[in-house]
Amino acid sequence: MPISFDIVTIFPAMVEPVLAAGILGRAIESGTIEARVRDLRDFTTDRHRVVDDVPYGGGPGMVLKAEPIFRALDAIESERRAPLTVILLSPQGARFTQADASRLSRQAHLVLLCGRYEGFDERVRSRVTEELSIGDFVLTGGELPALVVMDAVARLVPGVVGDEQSVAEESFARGLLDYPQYTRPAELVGDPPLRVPEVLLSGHHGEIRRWRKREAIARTLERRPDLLATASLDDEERRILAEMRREG
Ligand code: 9D3
Repeated sequence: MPISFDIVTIFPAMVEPVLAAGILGRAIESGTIEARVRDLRDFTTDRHRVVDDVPYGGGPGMVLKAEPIFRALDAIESERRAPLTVILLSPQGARFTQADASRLSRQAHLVLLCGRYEGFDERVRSRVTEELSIGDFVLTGGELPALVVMDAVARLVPGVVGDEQSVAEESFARGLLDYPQYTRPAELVGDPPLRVPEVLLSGHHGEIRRWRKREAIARTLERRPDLLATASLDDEERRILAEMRREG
C-alpha cells in the first residue's frame, strides 16, 4: 500500500509545483506515494471564504479559524474511514528529526496542516496528533515545512529513491556526516590544480572504505561534534574516533 499525504493549506499554489518535480514527482506519478493538496478555503461556508479572524483579547495579526480546519479534517476522515494522524507545522512544535521521518514513514497516511498568520485557534490542537517545527528560524508559513517533512518521509518509503542501499546506509541515519565525494576528471586544471585524493583512484577497496570512514568522522568531529554523542559507530569507527581525539 502506498503512503499517502493530505496537505491542508491556504496556498495550494505554493505546494503543488513541488509535488510535480523531481523524485517526489516521479513517486507520485508512479503511484508509490499519493499526495492531495486541500485548499482550506474550500472548507469555509461563508461567501467570502474567510479562513482567519482577529485574536480574542486583542493584539497584532490574524488567527486561523478552527471550523474550516475541522471541516477539512472531517472530510479527509470520511474519505479514509479511519482515524487521522494529523501533523501541525508550527514554530511551537518539537524539532523535526531524521528519527521522526523514519517513524512517520511507517504510517499509511499523514495529514500535514500548514499555518499562516500569527497562528491557529488553540482549539485546533484538540485534533492534532503531533506538532512539528523544522528549526529555529522564522518562516512565513507552514507550507515549506510541510514539504520538508513530506520529502524526508517519502524518500524513506521503499521504491521512492532508486537506490535502497544508499537510503539504508546513509551516514546521517547513523549520526555521521557524509564523506567527501569526487567524480571525473581526476584533475581540474588551474593554479593550483585540484586533484582527486589518490586513494580513490587506487582501486584498493579496503583502503577506500577506511579513508571514507576517517573523512566522515573527521568532518563530524570538526563540524558537528554533537552528533557523535549518539552516533551508532562500528568498532573500526570507534577506534578511528578515539585516535583522532587523542591526537587533537
Ligand atoms: C514564533 C513567531 N510567532 C510570533 C508571534 C509568529 C509566527 C511567525 C511565523 C507564527 C507563524 C509563523 C509561520 N511559521 C510556520 O508556520 C512554521 C515554521 C517556522 O516558521 N519555522 C520553522 N518551522 C516551522 S513549522 C511552521
